[in-house]
Amino acid sequence: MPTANTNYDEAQVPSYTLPETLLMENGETVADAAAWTQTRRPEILQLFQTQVFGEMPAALPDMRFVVTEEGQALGGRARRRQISVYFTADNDGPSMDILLYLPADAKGPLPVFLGLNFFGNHTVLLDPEIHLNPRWMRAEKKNGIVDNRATIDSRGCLASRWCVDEVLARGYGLATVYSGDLDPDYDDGYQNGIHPLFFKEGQTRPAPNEWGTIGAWTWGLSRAMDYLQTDTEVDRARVAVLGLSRLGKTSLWAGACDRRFALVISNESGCGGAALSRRRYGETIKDINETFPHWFCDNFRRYNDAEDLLPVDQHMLLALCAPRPLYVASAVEDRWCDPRGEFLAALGADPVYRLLGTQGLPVEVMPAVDQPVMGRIGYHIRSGGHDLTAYDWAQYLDFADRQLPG
Ligand code: GTR
Repeated sequence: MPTANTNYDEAQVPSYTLPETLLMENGETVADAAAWTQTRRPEILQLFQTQVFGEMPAALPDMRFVVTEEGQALGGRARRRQISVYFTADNDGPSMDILLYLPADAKGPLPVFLGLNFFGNHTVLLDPEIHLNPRWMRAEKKNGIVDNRATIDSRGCLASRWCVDEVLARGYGLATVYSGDLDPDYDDGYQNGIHPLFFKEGQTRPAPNEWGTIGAWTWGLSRAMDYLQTDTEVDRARVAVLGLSRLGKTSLWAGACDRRFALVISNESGCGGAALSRRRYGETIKDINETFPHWFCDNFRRYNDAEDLLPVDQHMLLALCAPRPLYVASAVEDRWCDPRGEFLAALGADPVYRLLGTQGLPVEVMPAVDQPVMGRIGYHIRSGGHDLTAYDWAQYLDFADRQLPG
């Protein structure tokens, strides 16, 4: 939420110098793809792991996938599959549920968009067969949440953000998981999500360089990917990851950490996502760490009001996705997310994309509203406010058609 200190005036953006993406810690310039892949990329990834999002553990050995339901939806146009992912040998232990829709008439392994949702899988489409998520939800009456639990009124309440029919009509599948299955979105000292599964003897919260809630959500995206790799109807080489806002920060971190994601989409991810922190426009590091102390690793608090000390900035997070296709989307009224900062981060990732032999971002100047640009990096700023809309999806589908051909 904006405060009296929030800057929305471009003239008040301080001058800053971005850390150099292509300068290695030994002072040498990255001259070729090998130096990027073997040296610079691991250096940057490690900085994000220890200073921003925290280090994440690997998958657990006893993880199991159980298909719990299959059927048809959308008057026969869609096939639905629901999968429980148990993280341990205990069926009553931590788990998450994947909802997967595939176009009914398409043949062969299909490309899939995967994204976390805010209020349960049952919110993405008015389909009575989707299991109603029984877990804790943020209290939002308009989304049918009563006493922090979903009610039947929350079925389909966020369907406008998922465009299931359009996605399937274009020949893609859609997979989603409730973020709160991994970690409910409030600061409880990391007791009720998956973190305790990984605590060492005597440990009660993650160390300052270990994952927070965004890390837990990201871990869940990789576990969903583990499942998708086993589904013979899914093209494992064509899974795109996307997310809105806090879940867009998450999709970027997932794309950076897990190179199985073939295409990465940030929909208005803002501070800690695609927006450059050094601009201090809209939400700042201090704002985000104070309002959401559980999202990032504790080390990230070092940079409250001290952005220039950060050894990275968010253009480097985007560069970690290179050379895979990357789409960054902003909305003109969403100043809190700093649209210009999101564009400049995409531009800042461009030299890495070019070094790796791709077109990168095809423009140097921020495009006009509702004028998408698409190279290996895509970008648009659309009219309207903070949301994931049919317009956004139309661009992602066009971009995926071009960048993830079958
Ligand atoms: C805001 C937060 C943003 C963004 C947003 C959302 O309150 O300050 O960083 O994540 O929530 O997730 O919708």
